[in-house]
Amino acid sequence: MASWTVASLTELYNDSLPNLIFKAQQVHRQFHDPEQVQFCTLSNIKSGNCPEDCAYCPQSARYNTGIDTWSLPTLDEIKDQALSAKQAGSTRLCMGAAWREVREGKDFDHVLDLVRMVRSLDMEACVTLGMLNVNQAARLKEAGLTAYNHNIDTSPEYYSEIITTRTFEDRLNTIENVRQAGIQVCCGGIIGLGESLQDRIRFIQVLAEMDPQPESVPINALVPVEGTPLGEQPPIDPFDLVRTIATTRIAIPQAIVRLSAGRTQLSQEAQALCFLAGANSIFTGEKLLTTPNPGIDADHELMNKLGMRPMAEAPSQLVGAV
Ligand code: SAM
Ligand code: DTB
Ligand code: SF4
Repeated sequence: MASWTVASLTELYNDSLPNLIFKAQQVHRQFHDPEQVQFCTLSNIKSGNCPEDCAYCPQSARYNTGIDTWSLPTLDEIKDQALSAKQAGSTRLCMGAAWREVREGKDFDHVLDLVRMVRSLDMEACVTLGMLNVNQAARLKEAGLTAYNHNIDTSPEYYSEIITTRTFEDRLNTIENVRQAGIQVCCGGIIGLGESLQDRIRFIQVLAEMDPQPESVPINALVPVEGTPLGEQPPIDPFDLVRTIATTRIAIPQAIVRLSAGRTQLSQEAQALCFLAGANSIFTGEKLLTTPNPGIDADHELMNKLGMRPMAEAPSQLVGAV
C-alpha cells in the first residue's frame, strides 16, 4: 500500500482541476465502472436526544433544533422502508441511531433482528450506532452485518474543536473493533466545519493510512442546521468538495466513495463533477437522517442526463468482493 505524506496529498489536492480529475479517473477506472453509482438509503432508527456534543449535529440533546424524536421502529416498519428503497434502486440500507454507544439489552437485540431482516432481502446492511466493543461487533457480524459506519469526521488536530465528549482515539478504537470482527469499515467525514486545507489533507491521510483501508468512505458536506453551533457556517465551495473527493479516490482506490450529505446545496453540474472525481455512491430518498435530500425522481433524472445508472448489484455481492 502506498504511503501518503501530507506534502504529496497537498500537491495532488492543489493540482489544476483537469490534472486532478484525470488522475482520479485513471485510478477510478482501474477498480470501478465509471458509469455506475450505488444507491443507498438511510433510515433513522433512533432520532435525537443524543448525549454527545458534535457541533454539526441536529440530533444532539444539547442543541435546540426542533427535530422529531423517536426510538426503534418495528421490524415491519423497517421492512417496508427497505423494500421501497430496493424498489427505487437501492442496494444498501444504512440504519442510524443517535446513541453515544451500544449497550447490551433489548434495543441492541432488536437492531440485530433488523440487520437479519435487511440481509434476508438481499440488500447490504449498514448500521451506525456510536461506539462499540469487540463482543458487540462480533454479534453484529453474526447477524450478517455488511458494514459499520463510524466517521473520523475531520483531522485529529481539529477534532476537539468539533466534539469534546469523546476523543479521536475512541473513534479509532471502535473502527478497530469493527475490523477485528470481520465487518467492512465505512469511515469518512465532513467538509465545511471551518477546517483548514491542512485539516482536510490530514483527514484523508488518516483514512488512507488505515490498514486495510476502509471499504467505504462517506464524504459529507456540512448541512448547517439552525440551533447547532455550526448553524451559521457559510456553504462550502463545491470545487473544494470535488477536490476532496478526487484526492480521496486517488489515495483510497478501491473504496466506494460516497457523495453523502449536502447534495441539496449542489447543482446537477457540481454533482456530475463529483462523479467525475470518483464518487460512486449517493444516498437516495427525500431525507437523510433529519435533513432534506434530493428525491428519487431527481436522482433518476440526473443519472439519465449523465448516461449513468444505479448499480444493479451491491458491490459486496459481486464476484471477488470481500
Ligand atoms: N451517532 C452515530 C455516530 O456519531 O457515529 C451515528 C449517526 S451520525 C448522524 C453519522 C455521521 O453523520 C456523522 O459522523 C457525521 O459525519 C454525519 N453528519 C451528522 N450531521 C451532519 C450534518 N449536519 N451535515 C453533514 N454531515 C452530518
Ligand atoms: C454519513 O457519513 N452520512 C450519513 C451516514 N453516514 C449515516 C448521515 C448524514 C446525516 C446528515 C444530517 C442529518 O440528516 O441529520
Ligand atoms: Fe450523536 Fe452521532 Fe449526532 Fe454526534 S453525530 S450528536 S454521536 S447522533
